[in-house]
Amino acid sequence: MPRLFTAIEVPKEIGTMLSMLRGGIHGARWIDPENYHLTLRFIGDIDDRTANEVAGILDFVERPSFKVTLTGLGQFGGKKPRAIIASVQPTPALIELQAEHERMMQRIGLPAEGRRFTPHVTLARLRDASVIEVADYLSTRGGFRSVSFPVSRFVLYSSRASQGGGPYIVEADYPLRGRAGLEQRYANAM
Ligand code: 2AM
Repeated sequence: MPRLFTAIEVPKEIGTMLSMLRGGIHGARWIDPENYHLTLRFIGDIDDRTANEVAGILDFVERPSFKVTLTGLGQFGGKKPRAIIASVQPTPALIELQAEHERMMQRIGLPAEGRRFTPHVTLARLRDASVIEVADYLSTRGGFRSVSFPVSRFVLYSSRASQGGGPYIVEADYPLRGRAGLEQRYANAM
């Protein structure tokens, strides 16, 4: 049974930049740069027939390309920090693409995703990390400069069944229309 999710890839140059932010928190498992991604719709472990339906229905997405902007660093989990993330600007194009994936997955019979979409790129997963250390980490990386990159496709990734984690494999890719995002390659958003 494959474990699947749809996502936007993080370009190599951006991944290299993000990888400089690794280190400095005990108990952190830093993601390898080649595994950075922006999850759109987590699908989970499904049978091969449903996987084919997922891959097929995504072919019907007809949307323009756009830009993704990373706006800063943050954490998930509050007093029990569980991840260090790069926050992503929730632009209409991104939100609408994600919402379309959600509708499509429900149309083929998958249960609705209960959690609100909070776009992000996970940089580290944390276990028993100190709240103070995480706060220190985030304050010393305050110099993170907002950066944008063009998105001309999304992908269907698989990860190790029932285990998750990388390496992630691109099972299918889906182009977005036009060049909107491409005209401003890696332009700084600020
Ligand atoms: P994360 O980056 O916030 O950890 C592949 O596992 C991707 O799907 C990961 O990026 C992860 O998001 C997300 N993911 C993993 N398990 C999930 C779950 N049970 N529900 C929603 N998203 C999940």
